[in-house]
Amino acid sequence: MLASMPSEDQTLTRRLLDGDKRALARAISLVENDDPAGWELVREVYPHTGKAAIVGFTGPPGVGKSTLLAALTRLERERGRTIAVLSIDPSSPFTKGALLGDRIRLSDHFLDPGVFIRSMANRGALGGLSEATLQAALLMDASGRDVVLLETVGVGQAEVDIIDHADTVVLVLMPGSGDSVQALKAGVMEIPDVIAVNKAEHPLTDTMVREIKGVLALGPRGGWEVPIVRTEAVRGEGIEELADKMAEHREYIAAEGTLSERRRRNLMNEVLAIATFRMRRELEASIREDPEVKELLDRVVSRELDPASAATTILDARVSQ
Ligand SMILES: Nc1nc2c(ncn2[C@@H]2O[C@H](COP(=O)(O)OP(=O)(O)OP(=O)(O)O)[C@@H](O)[C@H]2O)c(=O)[nH]1
Ligand SMILES: [Mg+2]
Repeated sequence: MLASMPSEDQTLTRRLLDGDKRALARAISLVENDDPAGWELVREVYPHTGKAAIVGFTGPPGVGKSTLLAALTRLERERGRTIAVLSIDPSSPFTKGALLGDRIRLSDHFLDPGVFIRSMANRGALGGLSEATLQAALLMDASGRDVVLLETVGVGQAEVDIIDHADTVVLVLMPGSGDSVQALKAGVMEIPDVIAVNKAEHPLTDTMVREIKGVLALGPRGGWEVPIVRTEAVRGEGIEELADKMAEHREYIAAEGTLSERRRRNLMNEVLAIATFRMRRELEASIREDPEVKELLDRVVSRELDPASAATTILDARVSQ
């Protein structure tokens, strides 16, 4: 009898796929702690992913992303959809208080089995990308959530981010976040799919919307027109319109075939990012350990050999291994 009993891992996989919140929490902890069982779990459930609508929210600190997510979560629940929220904490002391705020705001949903909320530190070494956060999003998707909402702080830097794995990207701004508008204009920040101007009760909202329109008008015509939605997250104003625009965008890319294209590109980038990360780690180890590499570097330092030639030699040696 004992032999036919499912192992703990099998049960965990089953419970995760059945949408059990505690199983999902446990699975994410495994991945977060870099436990091999976590990676194994992702491998197993990966064929069940790809069904959730993944929406990424980005924008400067304090514009109201978490408040918006809480309001959207409430709305989506009213519409009968299940939700997972993943907040990526950039681990700066600046946001610690806000994170506590997130917990309080989202605490209405703690007892609801249809809502799962998690924050994770973005410990990634490579351009802000953390393998663990991506795996966590996959686990949320596999657990059968209809919608996965991601929150990251974006300050207009062109960093590799989990946001690249969203089907729909919402940029949240507030009146006065002119830096982000400049970043959009300069092409430092990619044009999002939807823009929310939050704290819309502010008198400078119209100016802000005008500025954004001006930037968008410089972009390519045709295709999806980026909607600008005014929201007041605290009072729940504009939330339905925002949810509708998110849904419209998703329908649009699904109909156009760009959803699968986008996912293909995102997954390709993910494979490349993980491979690059691992290769870099291996290379760094070999540089520390390999006396030939050390000698090569010494020659670069003494100006006998240029850096590019040294790199070629290191890579050639690896390929011929
Ligand atoms: N006046 C006003 N304040 C708002 C509105 N939406 C959110 N806030 C407030 O703005 C502050 C920051 O909101 P958060 O939701 O924590 O913002 P965030 O973008 O998630 O912040 P970080 O996670 O730190 O980047 C909080 O005090 C909110 O209550 C709004 O529509 N109007
Ligand atoms: Mg937040």
